[in-house]
Amino acid sequence: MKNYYQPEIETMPREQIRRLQNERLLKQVRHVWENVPYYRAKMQEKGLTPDDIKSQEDLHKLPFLTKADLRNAYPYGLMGKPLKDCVRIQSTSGTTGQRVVAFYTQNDIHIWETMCARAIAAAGGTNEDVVQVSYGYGLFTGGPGLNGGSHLLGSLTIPASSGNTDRQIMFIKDLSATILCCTPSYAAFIGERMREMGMTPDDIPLKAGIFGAEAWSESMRRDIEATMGIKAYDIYGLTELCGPGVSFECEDQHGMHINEDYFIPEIIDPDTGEVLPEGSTGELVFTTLEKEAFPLIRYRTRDITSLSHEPCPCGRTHVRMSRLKGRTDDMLIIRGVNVFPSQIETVLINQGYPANYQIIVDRVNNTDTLDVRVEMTPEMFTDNLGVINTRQAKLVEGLRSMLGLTAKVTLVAPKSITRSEGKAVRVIDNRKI
Ligand code: DLL
Repeated sequence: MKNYYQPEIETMPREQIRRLQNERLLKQVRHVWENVPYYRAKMQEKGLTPDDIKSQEDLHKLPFLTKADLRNAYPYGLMGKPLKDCVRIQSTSGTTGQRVVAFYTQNDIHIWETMCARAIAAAGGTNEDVVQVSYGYGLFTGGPGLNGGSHLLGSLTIPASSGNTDRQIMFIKDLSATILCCTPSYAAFIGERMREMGMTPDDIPLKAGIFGAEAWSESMRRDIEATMGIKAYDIYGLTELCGPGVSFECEDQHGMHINEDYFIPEIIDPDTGEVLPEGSTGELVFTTLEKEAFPLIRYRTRDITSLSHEPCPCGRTHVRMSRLKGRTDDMLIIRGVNVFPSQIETVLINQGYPANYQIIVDRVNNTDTLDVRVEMTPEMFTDNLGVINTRQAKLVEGLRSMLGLTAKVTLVAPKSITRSEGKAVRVIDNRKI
């Protein structure tokens, strides 16, 4: 089924998208030059004026913006509009350093919600649907963004927010929710609770889920789909750019379409800053095209992915980004070895474990330690120490061949690792470095 929110934009021919982007880019660069002294100074440092940017071919000349710039300019230094024209702020939890505070004009909110409406439509949503939004509401963008998108689409919206899992299940059932929006780890938790309550997919009317805000694997997707009897769609975004909806999956599920009428994405080598050719894996960089209050030029997300212009069977022409491969700042350096949590997760999943684990890093006698706590499924659970030891040793071996490091693995009882109602916390780094 092909379901678009704005077919004329979502399936716009490529040359037309490029023309639109060029027009908008020139306007956005001028807007920033005139209204954001911080970025103007960065351009001047490179000897650039807006006249040097004639199309996106010139984009590479412009300086990057990084998280450090956001920190330096906190809180008002990157604003493109006076506060009196702004109607909202949203913010991140600040788990990886300084909290990000983003500003929105009414028009910025409308564009953001439009992107969320496209995402819900891509998951099959229409005004016949009941959309339960179980992302957190408040400063986090997940709840407000999907809530607004669902309204634009005309769907009946349940602003459930996260938490109170039994009530979530009651709402899904009693109010006949057909689309669930939350983090993938919370979806897995809701599914687990449903199973405990003896419910099967036939007991609930859900048909789709829109899950994002954190990394999740293909096997986690399959588990959630089976438990809830739904098709699960990935959605990506970040507060700096608006929130959820920057890109989203369609029914084809081969990457997420980036809303190219609002953003120009680039992939760069995170070490050199060089723009990489299509298909390469690297750091995702965004230039906003229509943002008024918080415009960002060449913003380095730290997210690692690749882009593809391969035509998509869904008919959307906007470029697709692959499932995130990690973040440049997710990388742990343990005894000098680069380790991504996603590599550890792959080993666990390959050996049949669920994605309930915790990575604890510490430094003891000047040496880094890596402990991985892995939950067993109820079927695996046993008090036979011999069996547990064998399983642990197999995981240690799997991790050694993946990472080239020896980890300590502890298998723990089902449900002993705390579940998350928002983004899961999988890494605890206790090193005081
Ligand atoms: O997480 C916005 C969002 C809300 C996206 C709801 C999707 C759904 P932040 O809290 O600013 O914003 O975190 C942004 O989360 O740079 C990625 O590293 C990560 N992230 C977001 N979506 C995905 C995803 C929201 N689908 C940061 N897969 C981003 C993997 C994701 N990581």
